[in-house]
Amino acid sequence: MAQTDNIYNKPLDQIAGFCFDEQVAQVFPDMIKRSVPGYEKIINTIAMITERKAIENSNLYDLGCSLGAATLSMRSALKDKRGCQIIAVDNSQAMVKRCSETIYAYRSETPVTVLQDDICNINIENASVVVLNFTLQFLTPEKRLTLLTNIYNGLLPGGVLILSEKFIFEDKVSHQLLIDLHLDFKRNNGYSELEISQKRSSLENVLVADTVKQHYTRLQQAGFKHNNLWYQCFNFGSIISIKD
Ligand code: GEK
Repeated sequence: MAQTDNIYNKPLDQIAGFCFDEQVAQVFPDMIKRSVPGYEKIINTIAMITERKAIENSNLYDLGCSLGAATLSMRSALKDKRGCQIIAVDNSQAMVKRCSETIYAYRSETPVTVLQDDICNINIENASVVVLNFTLQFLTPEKRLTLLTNIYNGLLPGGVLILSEKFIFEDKVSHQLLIDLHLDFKRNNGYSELEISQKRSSLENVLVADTVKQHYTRLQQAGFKHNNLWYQCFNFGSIISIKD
């Protein structure tokens, strides 16, 4: 059973930069569900996109897989596709350990390899579906274009990238409203003001969000000509990019 996230519920003398350690891995399913609006919708839709876009005898990648929710979603949609395999990657030891336990606990026709590595070191090849579900935002901005270019080059024609992110907005008024609505979402899910503010401090400079326009520009620079937001709730959303 998922443990409740109470990491920030006591005042901390010093707030360290957020990291995906054992403490976070333990409560991660609860944390992400209560913090990211639309998370479950996106995970479920990854299966729908996989069903439509996975190509037989190709690779599917879950980059920054955490506990493997997107991997499991893709795997559930690959039953009728022959010769596919999933490569799930995360650089957090705690996440990879727990992810492997979950993935390998269930038998499946689709082979899954869980790797502990930096996603920037992974060679993407023969890919039909690549998922970056709330991971790109944790890379230093200088590394983002190189990663997207690697993904573009490794995708087969017709292959897709699903890129989910937290966004910022150029328009200051709507930006503020969407941020306030996100904070209400967290309050409604039981987070206190102390938890919200300590978590916000810990994420500062660790999670660096871009505007949707910045994402589109970078995706185009990487080679993707067909980019569209398929989902948005407040300041969180998901873009689908398709290779010609
Ligand atoms: C989900 N996709 O449940 N290399 C590998 N992993 C990384 C790197 C990196 N350079 N940087 C961060 N990570 C998941 C949720 S969480 C999003 C993704 C969140 C990993 C990090 O260890 C963490 O597990 C994940 O990216 C981000 O669909 O917590 O907001």
